[in-house]
Amino acid sequence: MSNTLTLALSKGRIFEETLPLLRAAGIAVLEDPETSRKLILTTNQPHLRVVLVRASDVPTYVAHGGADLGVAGRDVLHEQALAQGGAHGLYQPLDLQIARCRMSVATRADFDYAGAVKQGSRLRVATKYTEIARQHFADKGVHVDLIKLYGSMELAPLTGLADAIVDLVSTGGTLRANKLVEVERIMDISSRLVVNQAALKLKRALLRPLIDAFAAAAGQAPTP
Ligand code: PRT
Ligand code: MG
Repeated sequence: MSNTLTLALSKGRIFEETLPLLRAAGIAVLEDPETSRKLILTTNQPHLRVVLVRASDVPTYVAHGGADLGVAGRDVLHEQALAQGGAHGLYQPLDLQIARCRMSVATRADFDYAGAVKQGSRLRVATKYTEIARQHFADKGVHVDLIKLYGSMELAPLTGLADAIVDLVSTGGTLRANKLVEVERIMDISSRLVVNQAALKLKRALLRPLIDAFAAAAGQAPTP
């Protein structure tokens, strides 16, 4: 659809934190994903619709043209770029500074992480972010056995599955509730606008004003 733009968002914090940016651009989403089961949401702009996808599917939708643009966390973008050996062919014009958190290493409070690293011990690390974790520990010269999990990383050190986890932390409440401590910060995370490269050329007249509106709403200078 050359006269329509499709924006991919994930339900939850990215949707909630993108809404004010859209609102600042005069765009209202006409359905609430928490109460509607629809996956395609209309907006007050006839040429713009929103599709709801899993957070880790946003880059795929945008790269393959299922959506023209989307909002994705740096965690997801960086993990997938490493897995694909670098480029994923997405234009990333803006850091929207939303859904902010950090990616950290955490362990049980009674685990001597610094001591284990110093002694050159082999660590068992559970995470959903195996590529980022692999690179982080390789850079530190720490040997790790990575255990891929898809959810509730916090449980792994408590059950003896792993010595440490690599996960996202925002308030720290989840770690505290499970008696885990943050022992190392790997990177700061926020969400980026990602744009399909072909759409950028073919739908420039529709996309450019929307990207500029996102930039203004996020308090950033428009990109060239
Ligand atoms: O939930 P689902 O499995 O469908 O997918 P998802 O977890 O990938 O999506 P979602 O909506 O939970 O997260 C989307 C994006 O939000 C992530 O890719 C991050 O870029 C960003 N984000 C920001 C976060 C957090 N903050 C965050 N705190 N994503 C997850 N968390 C989790 C974290 O994994 C941990 O379990 O919240 C818990 C820690 O929070 P605190 O506040 O207790 O420290
Ligand atoms: Mg989640």
